[in-house]
Amino acid sequence: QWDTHWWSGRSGIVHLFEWKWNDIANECETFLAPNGYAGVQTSPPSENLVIGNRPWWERYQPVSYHLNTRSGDRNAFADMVRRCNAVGIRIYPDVVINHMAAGDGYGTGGSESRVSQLSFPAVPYGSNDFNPRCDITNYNDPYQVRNCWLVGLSDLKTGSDYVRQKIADFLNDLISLGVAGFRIDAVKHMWPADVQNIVSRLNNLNTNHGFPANARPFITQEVIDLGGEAIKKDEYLHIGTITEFRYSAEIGRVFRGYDLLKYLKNFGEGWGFMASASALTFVDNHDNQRGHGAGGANVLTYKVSKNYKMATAFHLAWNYGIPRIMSSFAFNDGDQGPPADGYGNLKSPEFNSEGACTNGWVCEHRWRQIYNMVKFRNAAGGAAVQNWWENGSGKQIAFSRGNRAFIAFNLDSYGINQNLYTGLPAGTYCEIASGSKSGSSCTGKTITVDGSGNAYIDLPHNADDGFVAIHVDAKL
Ligand code: ARE
Ligand code: CA
Repeated sequence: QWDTHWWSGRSGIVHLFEWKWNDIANECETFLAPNGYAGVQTSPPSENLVIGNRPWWERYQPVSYHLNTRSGDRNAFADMVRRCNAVGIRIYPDVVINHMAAGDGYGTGGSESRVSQLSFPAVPYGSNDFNPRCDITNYNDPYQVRNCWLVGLSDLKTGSDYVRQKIADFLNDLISLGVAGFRIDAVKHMWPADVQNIVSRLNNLNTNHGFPANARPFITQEVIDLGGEAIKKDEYLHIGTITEFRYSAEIGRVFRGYDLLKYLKNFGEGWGFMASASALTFVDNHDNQRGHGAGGANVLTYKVSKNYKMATAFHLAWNYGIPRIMSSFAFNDGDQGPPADGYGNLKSPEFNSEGACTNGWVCEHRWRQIYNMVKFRNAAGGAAVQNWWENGSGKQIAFSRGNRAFIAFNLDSYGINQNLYTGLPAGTYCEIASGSKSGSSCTGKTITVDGSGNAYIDLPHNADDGFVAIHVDAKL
C-alpha cells in the first residue's frame, strides 16, 4: 500500500486530468516511457452524473461503478492499462467512494441517479446505504465531517458490510484490469476503520500485468491536513500514503518569493511534513490550481510559468516524497470543463513541432524544464543531497545529489556569477533547463565541470528559467 510499483530508473506520477483512456495509452508509449516517467493518475473511471455545461467536477459525482465516462468505456480503460504497463507506466485511477452524486438525472453510461429517493439502481444502492442527510459546516467536528454530506453529495454508509463490499468489488475490478493502485478521494470524510476495512478486502495486484505475487495496491489517500482541524493525517498513515497538502502550500509560498530559498535546506520532515515514504507531494493539484480544496492563493500553477518551473524543478531534485506532476487543461473560471467539442466529447490533445500540447491542453509534463527534471531525478537515484550552497541574502541556492546531479536556483535581484562546487566528475554537461542532450551534443547551454569538481555558474536574475541543472546522464 506504500509501494508504487515503479520500474527501476523511473519516477513521477503524472496526473493526466480529464484525458481520454486512448490518449493516455498513446502518451505512455510515445512520451511518458521514453522520458522516464513512472505512472499516471487518471480521472475517476466510474460512471458519473451528466451535469449541465459539463464542469470538470461532474466526475466526482458517481452514478454507478460501470467504467463508462467521457474518457472512454471499459474496453478502452482495459486497453490503456495493458499498453501502459507494457512500457512500464503504472496506472492509478482516482476513485470516488465516499459518496454518490448530489442530484437526480442520468449518468455518462445512461444509469439513473435518484438522490431524491436515495436510489442508484445500477449499483444498486438504496435508502439503507446512505447516511442521513446533513451538511458539513464545522470541520472541527469529526462526526459531521465523516457522516454528513460533503457539499451535498449523497454520503455512503461506509460502515455497512454491503456498501464496503460494493466498493471493494469496484476496486477489485480495476485491479483485475491491471491498475497498480488508487488515489482515493475524500478520505478525510470516511472513518479510518471504514477505509482500512475496504482496503483489506482488496485483492493483490494482477500478476498477468507484470506485478510480483502478493503485491498490494499502492494507496494514496486524499486527506487535507494543513494543521488546525480535528482530523489528522496521522489517523490514516497505517493504511497507505497520504497527499501532503502542506508541501503544495509551502513550496508555492517559497517560489513566489515570500520566503527565502535558503530555508528549503530541510524541506520535508524538517518543516513538519509527514515521513517521506508516506508523502504524496505536488506543487498544485486539480483542485487548488483553481481555488477548490486547500492551499490558498500561494499555490503555483502553470499560469505563473517561470516560478512554477522552478518549484517543480526543486520538487523533482529534492529527495523527499513521492512526486506527482499536474498536467492541466487551460481554464479561466474554476468550473470550466475540459476541451470538448460541441457534442460534449472530450478532445484529444494535439502537439506542435516542439512536442508541446495545443488545442486547450497545457501538458506541463511535456514542458522541457519539467520532463528533463524527471530525468535528473532518475539520474540522481538514491544519492543524498550534498554540497548545499546559499548566497548572503538566502535567495540563491545550489546543491548536488551525491556525485550524480547538480542544480542551482536564483530568485534574487541579481545574477549568480561564480564558481560553485558541483561534486560531479570533470566534463562538459548539457544544461537541461535550456536544452536536451541529443546524441553527443546539447540543444541548449552547456556547463563545464573542472578537474576539482567546480563549475562556473552563470544564472542572471532575469533569465528565462530561474534554475540551471546538470546530471551524469546528460554528460556530453
Ligand atoms: C460541486 C459544486 C458544489 C455542489 C456540489 C454538489 O461545486 O457547489 O454543492 O457539486 O452538487 C469536486 C469539486 C466540488 C464539486 C464536487 C462534486 O471541488 O466543487 O462540488 O467535485 O462535483 C474538501 C474535501 C476534499 C475535497 C475538497 C474539494 O475535504 O476531499 O473539499 N477534494 C476532493 C476532490 C474534489 C471533489 C471532491 C473531493 C468531492 O479532489 O475535486 O470535489 O468528490 C478545508 C478543509 C478541506 C476541504 C477544503 C474545501 O481546507 O480542510 O478538507 O476540502 O476546506 O472545503
Ligand atoms: Ca462520509
